[in-house]
This record gives sequence, structure tokens and C-alpha cells, in this order.
Amino acid sequence: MTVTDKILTEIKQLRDDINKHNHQYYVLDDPSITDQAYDQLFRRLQKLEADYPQLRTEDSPTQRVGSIPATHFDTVEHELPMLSLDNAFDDDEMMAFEKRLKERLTHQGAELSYTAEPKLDGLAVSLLYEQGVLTRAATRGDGNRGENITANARTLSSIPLRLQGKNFPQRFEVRGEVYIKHADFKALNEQQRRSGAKEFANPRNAAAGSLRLLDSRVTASRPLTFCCYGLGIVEGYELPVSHFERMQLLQAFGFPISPYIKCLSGIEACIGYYQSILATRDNLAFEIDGVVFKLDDVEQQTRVGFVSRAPRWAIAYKFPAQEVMTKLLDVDFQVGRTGALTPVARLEPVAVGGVMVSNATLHNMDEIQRKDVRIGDVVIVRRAGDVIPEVVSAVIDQREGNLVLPRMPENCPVCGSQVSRAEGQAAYRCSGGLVCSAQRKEAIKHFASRKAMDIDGLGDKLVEQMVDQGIIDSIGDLYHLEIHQLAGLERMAEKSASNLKTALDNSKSTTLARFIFALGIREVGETTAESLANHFTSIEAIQAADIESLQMVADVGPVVAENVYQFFQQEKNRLVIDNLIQQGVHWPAVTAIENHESQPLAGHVYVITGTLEGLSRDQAAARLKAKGAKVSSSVSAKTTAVIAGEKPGSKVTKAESLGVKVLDQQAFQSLLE
Ligand code: JCF
Repeated sequence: MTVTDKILTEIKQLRDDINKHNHQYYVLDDPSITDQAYDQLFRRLQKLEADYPQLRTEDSPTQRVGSIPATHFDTVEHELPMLSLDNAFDDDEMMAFEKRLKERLTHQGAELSYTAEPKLDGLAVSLLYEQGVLTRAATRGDGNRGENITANARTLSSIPLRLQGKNFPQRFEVRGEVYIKHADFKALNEQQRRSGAKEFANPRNAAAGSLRLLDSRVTASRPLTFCCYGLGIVEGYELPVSHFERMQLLQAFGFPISPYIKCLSGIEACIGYYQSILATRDNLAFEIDGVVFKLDDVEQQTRVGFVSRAPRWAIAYKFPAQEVMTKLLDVDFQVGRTGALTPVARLEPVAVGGVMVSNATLHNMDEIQRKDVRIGDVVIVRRAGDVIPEVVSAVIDQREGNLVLPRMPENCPVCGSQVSRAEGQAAYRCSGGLVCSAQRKEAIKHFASRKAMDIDGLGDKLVEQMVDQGIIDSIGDLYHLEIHQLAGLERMAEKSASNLKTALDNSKSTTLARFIFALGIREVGETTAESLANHFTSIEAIQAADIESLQMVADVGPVVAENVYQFFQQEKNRLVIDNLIQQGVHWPAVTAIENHESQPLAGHVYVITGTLEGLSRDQAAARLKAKGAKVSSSVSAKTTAVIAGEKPGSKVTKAESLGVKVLDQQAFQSLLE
């Protein structure tokens, strides 16, 4: 064996290993090694390929980083046109779809079978594989001709560069959707904002823009995901007749397919599936705009054929739109916990994604300027996932007359204090501090909220009443409340007053992380609070920390360190904390993070769904985390078990389809014990 032979063997091994880990991580959502170990393998391969350029190949996983910019995209002619889908907007149109199919098939008796999956709101692409290697990727374009985006497609970790196993078609085309998940979209826009680049209006635009960049190195930095939904040309392979089985086969080759894909019998079952997906729409990690149904039997598909642009054998049952137009009536300013004034659009009420919306955020004044949104404009309002509705843009060509931009008031609309803007910051703030009742209310609401002290029954409306009537002034007053003080409040019968008192007492038993989060220090969210708690392990140590030692904490940068430091420098804040602890607020001692490995549930991942008796989901999650477990919101192959309370919903179905264990409340209790 020559030296290069030996190197080649090592390179091949590295590529195989890295491909396997990529697949585990990006397709199965189930990492098999640590990030550091992965980086090590990756860097070793990069080094060998740099030292031995003759051993470089196109399908090496190192090639996902992108290459030098192209000057244009070549045109790709699709060998089979990439069709669009016919739409249905109500149940009747679905029934009509089935009726047409039955007529064309002269079908009687047993139900027709359909494959169903959520319709991703992204971009269709075609991937060509020859001898198991990705050789060409193209956009859908006009359906007949698209653009050659091979260099960009290579950068997506969820697109296999080489297929798994040996038994695949010699030459074939896989079709699917490239999209961006909600969380990735949020992070991408935050990054764009920080670097002064233009933000994207929605995940779809961001995906489209990223896939059509001439510089694939930039595409490599964009969080694009691929999911496949079908096949184009296939040469030299006998495929199953069932579309559903074909999809399973593609999964076995290494392609991600929808985790929600299902084979259903009859159109009523399809309508039921549509309803269940619609009900979970806001909880999905990505945007969908409907459900796609396909006749499952490919022979039946061939018999019914196509109408000009779309197959007769498939239909997209669309959801209500999440972006709609309406009129901007006025702009008000809402004062937040930290005094920041947020412009809020008052809209002509309109249904967005099936929910009536009359208010939407305009984020801040810079955004209003940038979008040139004026009072009286027709605007596009968007509501997706669990985010607050927002004004995306003004429809400038529908503007009539001389409209003016909203203006920031000089005085706080709540307390009249002066409004000012700190240098280099987007936010204007009310300078009133705790003089401002809006800020006091928000601080108390935050303290009571689910992820903070979790005071059951102390809702926003109640806090507002209590502050307005002078019953409480700050979070320090909460635990002094007497039942008779609550009696006079609206909708506060004796029973609910005593329930609230009990909830207040229960909330005193908390965790250090929740307590820190509850204090409402600027820019200290849940994660940062948890890092601070784990790092310092006591409130005294955090109070005593200087800026430098604060910056030692994971995800604490100079700005957050300064905020934390300043917060604890203030005498009044220290007094409130002492007072709360004197009132009985307490938490278990924090074990340094390093000990987590030896905890009984370390390495296990749980998903909680439905209503648990006597325990909120957050409380249940806290118990699991206290034993070292991780708690996730979505079921995947890496989930240890799903804990199902009353009315559990689709997560149990998903667990069952993936063969993940489901624990009832009793089993959950014994797990905790
Ligand atoms: O998720 C999608 N956007 C999607 C688009 C899913 C499908 O099953 C599709 C599609 C476009 C065309 N199927 C076809 C035939």
C-alpha cells in the first residue's frame, strides 16, 4: 500500500463517518456524536483534502461550505415537467375531487387510498442522482425550465450528496421542498438586523433568496432545510406501486421525508387529517399552507393523468392565509416592562390564518421608517406560528392622498414622563421607571408568568386592576396580599381569592433560575437565567459578581453582563430580593452543571402533552429536568418517551408511528419516584 493509498483509505472512512453523522443529525434529528468530535473529524478531512488535492471529490461532505461565486445560473430543462398542484378550499371541493377520481377510474366498492402530508411553504427543487451521487440540482422555475443551483444545494446538510446502501436507481430525480424553520428564520433575521442587512419578510422569501444566491458560501450560512415529496424520472429500478412505499424507500436512501406523512383510506379520513393538521399548525416548527393529498396507487395515478399544469391525482387542501391585507387605522404606543415604547398598529379587523386580528406590532420606529408604513395605508399583516401578528409592509401602490408616518410621542402616553432614546439603540424609552404604572404592571405580570414564578390565576387583567386600585405597587407587595384586599376586585369571589392566595404560597417554592428570570433584568431571558444559576449557584454570588466574572458565563456578553451588574447595584432591587426571600421564596440548592451526567435521567429526552392532573406542564418539565432529563416540545426518533395526560392530541399519534414509548400519568409518577 502506497502512502496515498493509505491516505485515501482514511479519507474514505472520514467521509463515510461524517455522512453518517450528518444523516443522524440533520435527517433523523438524533445526533450520534458531540459537536466537538464532529468538528474534529471534519477538520481532519479538510486538512487531508488540502494536503492531497488530487484526492478531492465533488461529493465530499467538505464541499457543503460553498464555493466561489458564479456569474449566472445555467438553465436546466426538466426531463419531466415539475407540475403545480390543484387547490381545494373547502370540504365540498375535496368531495368533488374524489368524485372525479372515481368517475375516471370507474371505481366502485372499496375506498380509494391516499397519501397525505402537510404542504410546506417553501420552494420546489429537483435533485438528480447518478450512480448514487448528487450531480445536479435545479429550481422548479416555470415547471419546464429552472435554474441550475447545484453549488447551492450542495450546502444543505439535509440533502444527501451520496446515497445510503447500494440498491438504488442508477439515474433518478428526487423532488422536494426547501424551506426554513420558524426558529431558524427568527435567528436569521436577528443576524441580518445586527449586521445591518435587510430583513426577510417571511421564511419563504428568505428560502427563495438564499437558494438563488450566486455566492454559495453565503447560501451555506443560511439555515435551509430540505424535505422530499416525490420522484421525477427514474431509470433502471423497479419501484413499489404505492406512493407511500416509494416515500419510505426514499427515506431509506437517506432523504428526509415528512414526519407527518400518512396513508389514508377514503376522502372523509383525508378531511379528518386536514382538521388535525390545521389544529396543530401553530405548534409546528415550520410554516405550512395546507395539506397535500395524492392517490396512493401510482397505476391509478397514471390512469387519471394530468390537466395542463397539474396532476388530476393530487390536490392541495389550503389553509386560511397567514398574510392578508387590511387598513392601518392608527398607531398607538405600548409601554413595556423596561419602559420601551412599542408602536402598535390598530387595524381594520381581519381574519388571519383563521383568527381575527385588530392589533399588530410594528416593532420599532426604525422599522416603520424602513417599511415606510403610514397611517391610512393598506398594509400586509402576518401571523404565523406562535408569534405576535406583525405588519410586514405597506401596499404602496394602493396609497391614496397625503399620508403621514406615525410619530413617537415626546411624553409617555401612560405617565407623561419624558421619552428618550439611548444612543445606538432602536428603542425609545419612558424615563419614568417605577413611577410609570405601565412599567410596574409589566414587571408584575412578568414575575407572575408561567415561566417565571408561575402564579396560577394572577393574570394580566387582575394585575392591572390591582395596580390601578393601589392594592399593589411592586412584586415585593405580592406576598403581603390579604384575602380581604382582593374581595373588592372584579370577578374575584371568595373562592378565587383564596385560590390566588394558595397559588401565591405555592409559587414561593421555585428554582434559582426561575427566580432570576422573574426579576425581569433587561435581556435576561430563560436561558440566560439558567446559565447564571448554574454558574454561580446562589443569588448572593450573582449579586457579588463583577462585570468580568459575569462574562465568564455561557451566552453572557458585555451588554447582558452590564445589565445584570447594574441591576444588582441598585439598592432598591437588593431590598426587594431580600424581602421576597424573607416572605418565604426559596429554591433547592443548585448543583453545578457538571454533575448532571450522573443524574438518573441524564441523556433522556421527554415530550409532555395533554393535561396532567395537579401539575402544570412546566412543573412536570421542571421535575424531569431536576433529574437530569431534557424536555423537548416535538417528538422525534430521539425522544425517550412521550408523557401523555388528558386529551393528548397528535404527539401521541406521532410517537406511536415512530415506535416511541408513551407513558400515562401513573407511569410518569413512578418514573419521578
Ligand atoms: O410540501 C409541498 N410544498 C409539496 C409540494 C408537497 C407535495 O407532495 C407536492 C408539491 C408539489 C407538487 N407534490 C406535487 C406533485
